Amino acid sequence: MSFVVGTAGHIDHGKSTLITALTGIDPDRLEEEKRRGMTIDLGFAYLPLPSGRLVGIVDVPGHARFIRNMLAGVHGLDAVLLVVAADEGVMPQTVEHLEIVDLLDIRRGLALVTKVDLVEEDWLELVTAELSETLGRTSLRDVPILPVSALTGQGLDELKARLDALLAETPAREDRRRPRLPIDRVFTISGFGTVVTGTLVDGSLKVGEEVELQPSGRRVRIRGLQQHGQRVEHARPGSRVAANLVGVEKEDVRRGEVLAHPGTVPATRRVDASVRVLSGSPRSLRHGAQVLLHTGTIEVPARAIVLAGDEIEAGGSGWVQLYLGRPVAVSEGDRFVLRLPTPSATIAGGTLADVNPRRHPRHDERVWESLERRAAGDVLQEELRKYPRGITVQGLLKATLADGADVSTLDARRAGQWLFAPEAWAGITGRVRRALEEYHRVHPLRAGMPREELKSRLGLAPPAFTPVLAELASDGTLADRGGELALPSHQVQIDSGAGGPAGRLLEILGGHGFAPPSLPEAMREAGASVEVVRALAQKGDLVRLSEDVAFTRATYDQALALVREMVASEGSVTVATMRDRMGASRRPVLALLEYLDAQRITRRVGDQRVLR
Ligand SMILES: Nc1nc2c(ncn2[C@@H]2O[C@H](COP(=O)(O)OP(=O)(O)OP(=O)(O)O)[C@@H](O)[C@H]2O)c(=O)[nH]1
Ligand SMILES: [Mg+2]
Repeated sequence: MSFVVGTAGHIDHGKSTLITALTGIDPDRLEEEKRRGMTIDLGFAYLPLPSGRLVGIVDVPGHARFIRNMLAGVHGLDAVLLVVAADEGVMPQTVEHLEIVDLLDIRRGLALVTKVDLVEEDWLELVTAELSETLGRTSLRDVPILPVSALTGQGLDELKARLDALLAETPAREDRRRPRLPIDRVFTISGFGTVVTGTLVDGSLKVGEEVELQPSGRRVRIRGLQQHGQRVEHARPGSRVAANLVGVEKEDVRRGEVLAHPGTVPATRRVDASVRVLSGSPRSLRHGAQVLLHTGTIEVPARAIVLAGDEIEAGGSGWVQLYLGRPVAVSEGDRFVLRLPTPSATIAGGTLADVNPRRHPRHDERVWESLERRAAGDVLQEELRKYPRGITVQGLLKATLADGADVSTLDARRAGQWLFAPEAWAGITGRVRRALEEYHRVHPLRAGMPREELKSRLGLAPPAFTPVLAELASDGTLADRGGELALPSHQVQIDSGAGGPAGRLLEILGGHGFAPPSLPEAMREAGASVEVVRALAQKGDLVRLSEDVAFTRATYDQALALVREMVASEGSVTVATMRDRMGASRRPVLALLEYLDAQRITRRVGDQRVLR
């Protein structure tokens, strides 16, 4: 099991010196750091503890100007070593670093009063009391306070023993099989090329595998991995990792990018988050405020959309949507800190709840209720709500990174591979009803709307249409009448009374018994349109036997009765016997028998037809 701990504390309070005394490694590696005697950027070391446990250490700068570097160093920490110099006591960045640790909700650590060689016993007591009080307001309220000195070595053994005991009780980092390495350093090693380092979370990395840098999307391969200066084949979550990459130049990678398996951690420019504003914040978090979002090793400008009210006051909390200045790769559940750029101040922090949200209306409680349920673990159901046109099961699982999750328990309507939230389904049903009502009103003679028309009106993803239609037909929202879609209640309205084209058509056809004029001819004579014919057929007043032969209902019933009678007496009918019996020409008789075959009333056996 691997762990990572980080330092925190005011400038010059002895953080780096303490790390050197503990590990023999000087975390201040930059020439400028040596010259100025201060830490500027993150430094790294590792410490073997008495139990054999190896701990990665991230040393941060205390100077207020380098707070952004400090912020890149505190992600993924198992514990914090808060360092306070005995001669100075609690100072501004002691407080600010503690606030950041608190906003990130890091609860484990040790508070170290260092440089004890410089002070008297009673002064040390005062400083300890002050520190204890300061810690009491933060997530580190329960950590022990130890006096130490890097100079004399006082307390260092106890420090290691305490840290060892602390980590023995620290659970291993969760392996979500979705490794993310938020990059905090990029450099080159001659002969090897580009190396990136970071604290690995959420999964393991392997030598040889293909990975992706986000947000650039660049694909690279891991040539080698190192942990604490040792080559390894596997790096586990919760450890400091250096990855040697093939396929990218040093110049093309920077802090804030994330190394992940391809396609698993997409970049986003919008996130929803729950936010808590520090009670000591100099300002409230106003709607529309320009802030800096720090999460993982990312620092990105953002605009805060306060979803309820116009601001979140100091000490208060609420939901915000953040519009980011550029795409970044983050995950739901990630902790973050918000700072104001000028004058620079840490004001708030929280947890990301949705990294691919829609734009929200403000002051709409449904929005934060949904976010609350999502944050409470109802991710699939709340994600589904974002798709008014439905989403495939696979798409939903991908969007929520919930590979094998069970979708059968969701409150959802399923149509084939498609899932719809109840509101989405109600929306679709409503649109279908309105479209069909309108269509029936405009086209009362038509059986229904052509499929393709409804398809384009509904605007669903094309593959969703057929399963949705089947579902709508099975729940009785619509009826599929031979490819035309209608409300189940729809009846073709045709007035077949005398005088109108429909009436005339029936009159002309009916007037000639079994030998009517051809249908096109009769239509011309009656002035009846194709629609009228279709409507009459639909209503049942007319039976279309073929393209050009139609009988009135009465004629058809008579003809059918004749067929039944003939079969009953003769055993079968043929075109010839029926022609004689009906006293008609061959054309309508053939059309009639073929129609009866098609209707599965008769069956053809050679020249003969028998009843089925
Ligand atoms: N007497 C004494 N001096 C110390 C001790 N620890 C550190 N110092 C001195 O304090 C000064 C600052 O130490 P650093 O370790 O650079 O302090 P830091 O907290 O890392 O400072 P930044 O990284 O710039 O925030 C150096 O001159 C150290 O020699 C100690 O235990 N006793
Ligand atoms: Mg330092």
